[in-house]
Amino acid sequence: MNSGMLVIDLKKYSLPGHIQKARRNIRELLKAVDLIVELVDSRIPYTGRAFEEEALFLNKPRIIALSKSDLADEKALRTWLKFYEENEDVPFICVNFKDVDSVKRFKSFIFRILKNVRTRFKDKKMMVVGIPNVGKSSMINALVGKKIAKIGNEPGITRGIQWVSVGKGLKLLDTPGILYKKVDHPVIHKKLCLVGSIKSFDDLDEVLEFGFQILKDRYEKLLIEYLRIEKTEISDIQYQNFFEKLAKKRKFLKKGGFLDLERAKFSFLKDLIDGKIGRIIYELPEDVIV
Ligand SMILES: Nc1nc2c(ncn2[C@@H]2O[C@H](COP(=O)(O)OP(=O)(O)OP(=O)(O)O)[C@@H](O)[C@H]2O)c(=O)[nH]1
Ligand SMILES: [Mg+2]
Repeated sequence: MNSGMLVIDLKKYSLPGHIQKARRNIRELLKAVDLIVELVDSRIPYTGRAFEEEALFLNKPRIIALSKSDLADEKALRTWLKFYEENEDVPFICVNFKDVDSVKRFKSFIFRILKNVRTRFKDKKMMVVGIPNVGKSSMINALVGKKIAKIGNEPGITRGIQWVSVGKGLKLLDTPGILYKKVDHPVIHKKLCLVGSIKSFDDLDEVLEFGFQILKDRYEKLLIEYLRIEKTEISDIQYQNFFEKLAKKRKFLKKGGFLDLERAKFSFLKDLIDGKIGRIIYELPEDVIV
């Protein structure tokens, strides 16, 4: 499997009918906003984009924020920033919502953009949109400076619309717009699983084998560190024996002393989602752009 080298035309994969309601809600909310913040997980700078929604965003000032930049491979992220610079009209910035300085820079960036944004309201208003788990609630909390949105919460809770103050003359909608991607392309589905945007899948092995292969091809050092093995051992490690080694190291055992491979696999997936294995980017421009 040559995991990284699949060429996908994401624009072909439009949104299915049952998501229309969520879209209508977002469309309504967007009418009241002066600026849209589109959050994109830095680990999937292309697959995480909301191409399907571009019609909703038309004629609205928008910025793209690449969230969780602390979890992304720095070199690959630089490649993506260059790509964005050359191909994207929308202003963009990287942000780590867990870092105070990064949030400060993010805030000044927003205020700088807003200078050129007109409003018919007393205050300028903005809204965050993005796929599940990308950091929307974290962004709201980070900008407001206190916990008003539940982090790690399940999506879909309807609440009254409230505006919260972010600073002088700027209000933020406390309810984020959740964008669901059409995932009938297996590679899109797997990448979204690996960043925790999709939590249900039929075949854990399919998802993990894809992630494992990318790590083996591009982030071998991270696998060596994760398993605490010698450099020379890595070339022999294949998908199955990787989890045998992991289960042994972590003492994941079932009754009778058998290795609990399933536990090792779920543990690996969680570590990938949480960025515990190291800084990874699952795609480069040349992998995904047709
Ligand atoms: N390392 C890191 N973790 C982040 C960052 N932003 C958010 N997270 C974590 O990512 C997870 C999801 O964050 P949320 O803010 O709940 O994401 P969301 O987009 O609101 O998710 P849904 O409400 O499910 O759509 C949480 O565990 C956050 O702590 C970031 O910039 N860096
Ligand atoms: Mg949320």
